[in-house]
Amino acid sequence: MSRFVNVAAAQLGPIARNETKKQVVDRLLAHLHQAKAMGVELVVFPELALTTFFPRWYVEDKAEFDAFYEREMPGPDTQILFDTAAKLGIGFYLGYAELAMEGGQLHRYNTSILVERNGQIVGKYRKVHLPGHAKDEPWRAFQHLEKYYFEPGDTFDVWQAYGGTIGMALCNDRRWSETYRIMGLKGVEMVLLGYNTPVHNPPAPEHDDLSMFHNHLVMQAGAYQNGTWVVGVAKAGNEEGIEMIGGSAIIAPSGEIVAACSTKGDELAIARCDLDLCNSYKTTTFNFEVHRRPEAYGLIANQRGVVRPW
Ligand code: CDT
Repeated sequence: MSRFVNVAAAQLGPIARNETKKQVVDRLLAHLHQAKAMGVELVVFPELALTTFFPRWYVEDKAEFDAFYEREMPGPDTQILFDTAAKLGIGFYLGYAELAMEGGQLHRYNTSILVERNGQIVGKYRKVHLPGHAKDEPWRAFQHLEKYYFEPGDTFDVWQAYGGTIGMALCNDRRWSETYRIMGLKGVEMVLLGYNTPVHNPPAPEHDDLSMFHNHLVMQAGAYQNGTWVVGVAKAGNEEGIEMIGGSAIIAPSGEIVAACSTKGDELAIARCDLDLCNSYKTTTFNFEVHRRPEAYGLIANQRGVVRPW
């Protein structure tokens, strides 16, 4: 059997701090049109795809950065994405900063949505693993204040869409095996994942030369170990003086990269993904029902840090 979904990893080059949302949305629309011309059904955009990666700067009053967030989705700047998707019959995954009014309080999340080919939102995900730090750390060459600007989401989920079982994650989530396994246990067949990854990580400069290796290592392992497609999409290039990795890739359930971007700019990498390729892994080596031993894994869900048993 074959269940094909034509997918595009819609990498973005840098977004300048003063770029308007309209300018950015025009770049996303160009991706949608080009992808449609190449027979694509699902376009995967990066994390925080509507703005520059603002957590690199500290402001004492978070409200100063409210313009980087979306209060509604679709909203005035983004409605055209949904209208175009519906008109073209092409869907998308989009990462953005979300400002939500819940229980009379404002909450900030690093969010992604999955939109079907009819322009309807079928799923929303709020980033669980927020990297970086919660306070200004002026010793750094630049900040990574996701723990300051966002609250964490509380779960990983999957949705019935595109004729299969589709999951979402965001950037740092891709480094954690739990991300893929939770969705794997829900039968995921394709994980969509946008990222913004600076080449330089101030607390660990010794990792800088390995940033692309680590990017692919974790996504390829997550795909293979859960018998799922993984689509990882960068916002890349030199953004406001900070170099960000590219390396957007579509990864098969075998763990092999089957399509990849080769620039650090706006670029599409396209693959015809057969969701039924997952079966060969899900029913043999990674047949969870037959081979997993959850009785041996209790610590994973119950303990956060290392506790040595002596
Ligand atoms: N956006 C995001 O999650 N970036 C992180 C940077 C980690 S270094 C603080 C990542 O894991 O790629």
